[in-house]
Amino acid sequence: MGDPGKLALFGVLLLCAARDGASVPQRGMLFPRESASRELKELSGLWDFRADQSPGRSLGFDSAWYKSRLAETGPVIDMPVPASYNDITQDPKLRDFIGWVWYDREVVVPARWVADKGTRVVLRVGSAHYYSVVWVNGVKVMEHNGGHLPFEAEIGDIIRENPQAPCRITIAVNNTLTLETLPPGSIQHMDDTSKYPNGYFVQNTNFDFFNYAGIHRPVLLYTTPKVYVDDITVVTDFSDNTGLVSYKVSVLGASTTNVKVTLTDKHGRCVASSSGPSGVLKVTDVNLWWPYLMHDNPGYLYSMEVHMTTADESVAYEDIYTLPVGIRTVRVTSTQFLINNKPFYFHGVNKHEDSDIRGKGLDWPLIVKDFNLLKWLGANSFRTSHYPYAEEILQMCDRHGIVVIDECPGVGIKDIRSFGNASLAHHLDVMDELVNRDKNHPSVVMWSVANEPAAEMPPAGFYFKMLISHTKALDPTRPVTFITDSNYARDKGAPYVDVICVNSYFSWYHDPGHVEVIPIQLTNQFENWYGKYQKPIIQSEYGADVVPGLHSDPPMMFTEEYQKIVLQSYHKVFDQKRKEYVVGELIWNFADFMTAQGVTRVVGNKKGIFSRQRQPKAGAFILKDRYWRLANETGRLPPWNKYPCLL
Ligand code: GCB
Repeated sequence: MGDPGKLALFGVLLLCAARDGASVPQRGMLFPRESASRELKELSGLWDFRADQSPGRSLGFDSAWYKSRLAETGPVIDMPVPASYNDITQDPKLRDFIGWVWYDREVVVPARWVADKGTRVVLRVGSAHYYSVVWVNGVKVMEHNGGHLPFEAEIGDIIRENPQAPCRITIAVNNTLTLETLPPGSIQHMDDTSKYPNGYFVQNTNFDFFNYAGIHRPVLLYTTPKVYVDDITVVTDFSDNTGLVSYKVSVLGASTTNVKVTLTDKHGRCVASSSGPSGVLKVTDVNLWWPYLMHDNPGYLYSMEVHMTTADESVAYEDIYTLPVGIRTVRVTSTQFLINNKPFYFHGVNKHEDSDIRGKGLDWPLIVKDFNLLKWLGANSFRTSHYPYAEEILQMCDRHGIVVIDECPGVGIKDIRSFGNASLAHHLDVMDELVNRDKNHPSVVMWSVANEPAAEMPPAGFYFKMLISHTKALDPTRPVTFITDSNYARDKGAPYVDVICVNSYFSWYHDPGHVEVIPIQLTNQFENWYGKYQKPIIQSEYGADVVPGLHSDPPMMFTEEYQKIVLQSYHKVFDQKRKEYVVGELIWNFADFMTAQGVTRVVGNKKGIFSRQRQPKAGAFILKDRYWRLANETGRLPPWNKYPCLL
């Protein structure tokens, strides 16, 4: 492990050392899509990789590893991108590594992209955990603070400096968490040399998942014309059977442009069009976007093509971007959550981006398997506990009608020092980035600004007031929540949220083994919260660990039977309270997931209703029966058979 004194300097080192290149401010962050005016080049695959094992983790910066190929400055190993690096090798030092790791690869850039100065070439990283610095051919092009959201920079000028040379991309990523990161963490130095080796330190966190690190989402190059569509915002509504799509297009690179917007339906028929950078499209006989199991035709998406043209001196530019658009509304009353003015009941799950070997790396087979499991289960929703998920996952939600509570990485905020100005400023930035990225997804119906913060601490009131009002100002169309577990009477954030989301683990962390306490404690929980705030409530977490295959009757903790009886006891209370003001139930958790090692975790958290390998435990069948029954009562069963994934 490294020199503790130097380790604390990681952030400082970074900010001072890396000012030589262009730091690009975040503007629009449209998901990269091909069109007649835009091309893409995926850089997924094997990259060269080295962890900086030097005591202060600063050798890479001191020796300017970004100035040449990594393979020229030391040994490298193959590292798949996207993937967490932790579980790729047999080396425990890499699994538990804290500090800078370095990736690089050379890319062949299409000659036309280089030759045409009217083309912007953009390098985009879907996400890298946690702090990243990126160089192209040794020139720093960007840095990014935060582990779950995309960042990008234009690199055309750099590659055009030496068109013959291969384009070398170097990315350094640091997983060190501080009191001001999201999630927060801290480095603890163990100075007692009778117990620990010299210079020993550990990273402490207050959240219950493994701090996987590396380049987690795809890296790619894409092009746009020099004058281009930078951002699009849509807000949808309807009146009788007319859909309304208010849009705003922002174009960069020229002051005067022509913008034409066309909306087509699933059959490619134009249903509305408009011109100008903002306007309202009216869709007669609208097909609304409905959640899965609420309508025969869930997840209906129109395509909105934005066509921009301009004339810049002698050169004309043209850009085309097509955005999927679902037309729906979201509203909250004191007892209901309404989608398209109809009561919506969340019967869903909490997830993690987590699986064997790739850790938190984006993995298509896993994503598709998980959606098939959600549909099998009859789940209509999930919460992106405890950080923003990949955009590719939200696109699946849009298409399949799976409703999303979109959570920022504000998890484990337990130390009073994490409520200071620097933390708040970063938290506001992260909400800006998150809302900017996800604002156009019809599946996203609510923002969650944090999970189980120490909301009873004195600064929490101001902190959450600011955070929630900022989020509402960013997006007045969606409700905002934060997830609470604390005593309702002392919670300083609840007055500001639109929906109360409560996590509780009766008969697990409280009164372990005593399932008989669940009815009384859960009923009181709901009555206390509702009595105080008169806002709809979602049971945002509940559950019990199960080591798959462990059985006992009468039930004992950690067995399949115990999970079953916990779930059934909760469900009885949900069934009473959903007639009043409870608007949803999300099981903790969809699947088992990896955590830090500790005496309460048996190779990870085992509260999944599926194992980490996605095999069902007994609890999965309990939920499947319940969710299909709820769908039958509150929604619309699809006309097809009980295995929708086969159709
Ligand atoms: C919680 C947390 C979640 C944990 C879960 C548990 O309240 O929100 O991150 O994993 O409890 O299993 O302890």
